[in-house]
Amino acid sequence: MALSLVHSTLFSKTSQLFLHTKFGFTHFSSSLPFSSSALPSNSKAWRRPVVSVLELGGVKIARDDVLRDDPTNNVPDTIFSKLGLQLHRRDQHPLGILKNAIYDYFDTNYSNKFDKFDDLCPLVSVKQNFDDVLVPADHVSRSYNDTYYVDSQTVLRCHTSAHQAELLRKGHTHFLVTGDVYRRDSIDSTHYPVFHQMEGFRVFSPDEWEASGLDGTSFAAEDLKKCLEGLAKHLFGPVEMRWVDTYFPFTNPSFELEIYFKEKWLEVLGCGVTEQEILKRNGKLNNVAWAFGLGLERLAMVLFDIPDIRLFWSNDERFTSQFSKGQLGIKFKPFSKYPPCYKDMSFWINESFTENNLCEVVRGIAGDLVEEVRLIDNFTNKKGMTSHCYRIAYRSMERSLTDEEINDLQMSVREQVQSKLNVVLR
Ligand code: FA5
Ligand code: MG
Repeated sequence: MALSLVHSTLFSKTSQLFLHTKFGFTHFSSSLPFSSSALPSNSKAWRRPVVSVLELGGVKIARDDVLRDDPTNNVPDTIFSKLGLQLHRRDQHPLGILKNAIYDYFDTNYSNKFDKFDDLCPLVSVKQNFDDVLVPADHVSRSYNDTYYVDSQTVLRCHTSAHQAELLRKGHTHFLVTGDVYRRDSIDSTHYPVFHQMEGFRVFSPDEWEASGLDGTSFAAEDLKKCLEGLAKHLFGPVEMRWVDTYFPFTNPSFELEIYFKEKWLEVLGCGVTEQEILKRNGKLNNVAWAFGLGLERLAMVLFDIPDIRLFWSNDERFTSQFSKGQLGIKFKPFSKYPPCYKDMSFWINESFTENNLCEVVRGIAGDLVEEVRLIDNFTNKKGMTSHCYRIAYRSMERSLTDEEINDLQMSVREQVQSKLNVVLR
């Protein structure tokens, strides 16, 4: 029953559910294959903005390139519509304000030593996203269930770590990479399929740790924790936080930082001491390094008291007008007190059923009107058939929804869940 509540983020998952075939390297030209044929495909409830050419990190992507069909493509329209919006580059947006505040911290404490990137193209090769950071061939994060594939060799980056190797190879030793990242994921107030991360990376040379009497790894781990605790203090002042040991394929040891928010521990970042292999492959033979990847929405929710991750995408002036450039201390005043409306739905699942696929169907129909999809009942009968009951919460951040509107949404959800996921409604 608690299945959907137990949630570890993508890279700390160790279970290996998926076997991928071979990967190679895809070179990007200005003409990218990019199809919007989705797994839950033809829901047109959502309106595509009229764009002829998108510019992503200096890469021009024409509409014609984008609308190519590829059987491995699982990018839906709702995701395509978010490409190129770059909320983190808007100085008046909470994510932009937060990014700039983190920049200030690093500029001040490391005398401008960190090189900053916030416009790298989110379309990356499978090699960049996974191979370069040692993600094993059978790691769950590579699955079509967890990652958006443009084609078999190209993904929408699911973390900013995808840029570590190329920046190291270019000679950068201190850098911050901010960008939009994309994941097929569950639906609730702290998870959204597009969110923003900032990657931090710092390389040390032997003279830096030798004087300390510590070995390189311990030195880097200590420095990393000090740096991030300092950052948390810079952003929040006194706040309750704790370190949790975890696993990432690209760091060892690895940690997560959690902050106490609304009576729960909220995971805000993952980090660790970089695997030697990554440094070695990219020309850093006698060094150690640390890296972190922080979730900007998660930090901004705590910082500005933003209760729901969907709000970051709102164009409602009652949201946008509350924030201004450089203003970190502002607390968001909710303008929507509209109650959620709950709809339950039970069905017999099949072997290929996944919660991420269900969430994609629901989002394809209801867009940002869906607040949460939660498994509330789960049992297997004597014949071995498994039933799931999901509770869908509908709520607009901006207006009240009519019964009729919600019933229509729920009816479409029921139809498409049946036809696209091949489950049997009860
Ligand atoms: C990673 O993505 C690692 N690349 C982080 C890292 C970098 C570790 C460098 C070590 C070294 P993870 O999957 O845990 O790890 O995601 C990092 C952060 O992104 C999380 O702590 C969380 O704050 C945020 N996050 C993850 N999934 C979502 C989501 N669906 N919506 C919003 N924020 C999310
Ligand atoms: Mg995590």
